[in-house]
Amino acid sequence: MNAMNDLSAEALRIRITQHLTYTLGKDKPHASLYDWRMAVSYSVRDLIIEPWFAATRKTYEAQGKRVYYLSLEFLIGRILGDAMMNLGLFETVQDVLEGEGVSLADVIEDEPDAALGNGGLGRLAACFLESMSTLACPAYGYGIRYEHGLFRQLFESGRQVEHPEDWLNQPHPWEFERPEARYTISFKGHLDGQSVWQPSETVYARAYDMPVVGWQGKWANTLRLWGAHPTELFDLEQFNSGDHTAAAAPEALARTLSRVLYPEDTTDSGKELRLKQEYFLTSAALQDILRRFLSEYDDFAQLPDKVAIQMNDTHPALAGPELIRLLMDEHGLDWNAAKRIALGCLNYTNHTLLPEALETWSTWLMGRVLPRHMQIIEQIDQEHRAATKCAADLAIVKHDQVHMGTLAFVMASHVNGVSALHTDLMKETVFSGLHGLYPARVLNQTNGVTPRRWLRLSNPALSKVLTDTIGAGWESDLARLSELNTFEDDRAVRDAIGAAKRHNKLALSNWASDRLGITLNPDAVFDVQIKRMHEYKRQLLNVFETIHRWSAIRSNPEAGWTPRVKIFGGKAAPGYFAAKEIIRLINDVANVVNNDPVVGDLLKVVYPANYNVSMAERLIPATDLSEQISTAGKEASGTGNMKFTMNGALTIGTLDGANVEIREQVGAENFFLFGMTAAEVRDRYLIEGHARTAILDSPTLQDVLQMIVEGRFSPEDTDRYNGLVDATWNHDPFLVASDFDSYLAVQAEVDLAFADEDHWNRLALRNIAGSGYFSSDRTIKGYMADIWDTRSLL
Ligand code: BZD
Repeated sequence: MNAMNDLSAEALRIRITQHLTYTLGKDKPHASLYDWRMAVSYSVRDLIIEPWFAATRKTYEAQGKRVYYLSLEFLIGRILGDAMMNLGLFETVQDVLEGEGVSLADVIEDEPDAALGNGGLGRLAACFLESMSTLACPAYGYGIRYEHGLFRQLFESGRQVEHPEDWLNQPHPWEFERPEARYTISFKGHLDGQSVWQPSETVYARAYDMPVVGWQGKWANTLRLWGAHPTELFDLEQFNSGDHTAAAAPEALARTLSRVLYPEDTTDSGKELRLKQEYFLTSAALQDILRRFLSEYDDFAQLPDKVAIQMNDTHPALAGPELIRLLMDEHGLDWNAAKRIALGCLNYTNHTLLPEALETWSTWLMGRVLPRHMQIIEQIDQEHRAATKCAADLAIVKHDQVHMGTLAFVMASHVNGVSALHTDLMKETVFSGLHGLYPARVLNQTNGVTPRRWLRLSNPALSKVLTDTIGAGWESDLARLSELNTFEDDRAVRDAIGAAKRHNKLALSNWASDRLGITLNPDAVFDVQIKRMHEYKRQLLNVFETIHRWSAIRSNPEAGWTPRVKIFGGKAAPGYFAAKEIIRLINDVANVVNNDPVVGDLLKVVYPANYNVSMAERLIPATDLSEQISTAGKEASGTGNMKFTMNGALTIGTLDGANVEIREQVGAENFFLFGMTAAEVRDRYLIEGHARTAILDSPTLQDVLQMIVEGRFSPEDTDRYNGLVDATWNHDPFLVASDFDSYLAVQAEVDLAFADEDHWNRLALRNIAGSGYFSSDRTIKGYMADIWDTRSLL
């Protein structure tokens, strides 16, 4: 299949032993699990070096255009298993370790998740990197090497508590530190004369590179993460005078820049440190891009032919002004040339239309932290307003705020949404004015996910069924999954799909019993909602349904219920009170339901703490029902929804984000649709008292809310959820009440469908067969053709 497969187990055993001995300094009998993991990681990493170098050489030779993906977040997860699989080394490593009496599964589990992201946006960036390598699209990911990734979530008495995450506590075997790749990043100070920036603070950005290998090891790109280091180590004079703390201040100040990932995923937190992080990444990346360009070419007019820069949301939107600044102030271009070139290189992806997530910075802060950039932004704005004669509302700077979405839009060649519906809504709502001014700019690229990690690696049981049925090669040509449709009437194939699912459900049950001490009934519908905790995602709707189900089972336990296991996973931003209330309610409900002898096996509620990429890999293959129940118009795309579909789960969902396209691809009859459409949602908001009306129309929902206010789930504190219930009656900003009855009715259809096992397996088959469109390979091909104008070098 590929060169790596030729590596014999014996040759690999020698490599691993050598690393154990010479890199880790350990004798086999004393090697810990950690030592083994490091030795295996180094040995696997060694095998990526060759394709990595070859890719760089080829790109130089071809004078190829490079893609630069700028993102404040890369939610990578574990690396070892993914690298082994892409290199075709899984079985070989397994054989070697078995011979040494070491479990490969334990070695893989020992690796901490690289959680340098919050949710979908960060995970999308990681899937894109893998697809760009698979497709031999020359590319760099640029991000920040946070010392502490997303916090570790614990539950204390049902409440979320955040603990610092510490993935870099141990050496990181996948990175190469590049002390020579270092740039000065400046802040604050003043402008001399017209526009000569005299900064008063500087830090160094130092590069740390990780190779990202594609399917079958044919190509590897680089993820370059920047760490902040002081330009001045410490103040020797102060140190000598005995003030050791003050002496270390410059170092401490610099380090804070790359210390932590901001855990907010939907609010514009407006902190100075965040602005500095955004600029730190952007400036380091652009300086690096220009240095690389100048090592090959000397005319900046060529930059747009050689460089495509993708801004992952507005977080790196300073790329516009920064590129102009570098071209003018450092390289002597004039304004018009600099601006034209910058515009030719830059593109912007929007990931949300929620007003609270649209980034703005006060002109005061921007002017203080980045005075030269504030000046450039004003100039861009002036020209934008003059050229378009637009309404004041469409300015970049208004009411003393810099609107980063507008800045990104104005400075981009292409602006894309992440699903068909989201792109339409961009054009109709938040960006309608700008779309009118720049009508050719907005286009759609529906998200995708990498089938290597999300199917082949995480679901070996189903992968085998697929290969046995349609033959090898679907991993890099996922559209081929549609060939499964011809086997729909083949009972053996349906059974095999069902058996793979059952195998995964049993594995999950074992994990739940070890880790959570709870026994799950493998005959139940495994009903899963895993994603960030947010009101618009409506975990509350799911809990309300759970409460109703519990109460209905209690009143008639013999009614022939289809058993359910409700699984939740997700973190709330630490300051997001309403989301944290919902977490607590889920845990309180779980406590009551799981200890109720009347319901027994008919209903269980499970909420394992600290949901992350690795937990997703465990849960998704074992899922029967995927909950994608956001208020229509609010979820830009979703990507978990795609992973579930690929793994043969059926979706219960609204017509939101990419659900719309999933339903089209798998067929409406294989999708459990409920709820209002985006247009109906818009109308519903206009009705005063919409929630109260909906609740008064729904005796079931009244009962649910009544049980909560009575303290049935918080007997020791009966007032605990008064606020939540009151808000549901009187505000209900995401229309939980208005969609409740529709959701309930469709959940009943799920129960019926699941009761016929063979029928369900048929539906699952159709979902898998329809999921080929959601490979991130398809998405990246779209970006390459429509946005980057770049080609594969294989
Ligand atoms: O981006 C998510 C959207 O909510 C999903 O619908 C979509 O599928 C994915 C990928 O396109 N958005 C985010 O994840 N946003 C953030 O994480 C974020 C982070 C920091 C600040 C603001 C938003």
